Amino acid sequence: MTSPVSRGFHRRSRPGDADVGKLPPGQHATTDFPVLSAGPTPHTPLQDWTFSIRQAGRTLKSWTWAELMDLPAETVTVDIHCVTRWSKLGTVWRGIPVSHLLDQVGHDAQYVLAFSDGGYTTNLPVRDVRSGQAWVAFDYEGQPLAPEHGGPARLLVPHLYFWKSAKWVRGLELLDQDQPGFWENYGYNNYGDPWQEQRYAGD
Ligand SMILES: Nc1nc2c(c(=O)[nH]1)N[C@H]1C(S)=C(S)[C@@H](COP(=O)(O)O)O[C@H]1N2
Ligand SMILES: [Mo]
Repeated sequence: MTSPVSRGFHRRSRPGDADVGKLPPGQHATTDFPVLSAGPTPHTPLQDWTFSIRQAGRTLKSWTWAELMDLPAETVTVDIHCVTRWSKLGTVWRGIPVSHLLDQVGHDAQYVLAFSDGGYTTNLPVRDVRSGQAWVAFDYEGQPLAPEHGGPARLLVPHLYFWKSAKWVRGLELLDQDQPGFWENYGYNNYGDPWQEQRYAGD
């Protein structure tokens, strides 16, 4: 796969003029890719892996890895913003739009709770994952996503702080009422818009 951005873009060590306006308040640009995990890296064999959409304890639809790979994927170049204040500009991912998955399930839920191997969860309004700004991503910079960064697949929701991009994601629970996830329960903001600096509860 050919990257739409030049190597020089990735290797640049300090933000140039092109980055002005791309950094949310309180963020700085980094060229490395820090690993932030609240627990050990799970290693689920692909033959056991599924992505499920659930509601009220029922699985509405589930895809095997092979089935997911048969769906239409998109390649996207996005900026990501960690609440610990690093941002990484122009990252290239390949993934399945979450809207495509939700389209295959009839529902009227307003919220989702993403769940992952290892027990991590994070909550999002349905409109944010339907908006063409959320993917189940399995490639990063043209390579299969590394396990420490969430491989085989992670949620990618770059318009919100990066804790919303659940690594090792295994599915979405559809909810009528919002329910805080892992970091949201520890005092992080329920929504997490980096442009509004919604880092902590009350921001
Ligand atoms: N399953 C899981 N997903 C997770 C986390 C985690 O601890 N477990 N950490 C979150 C946080 S706080 C951040 S900043 C990003 C870090 O992703 P990275 O390790 O690929 O940089 O993953 C998010 N997704
Ligand atoms: Mo984070």
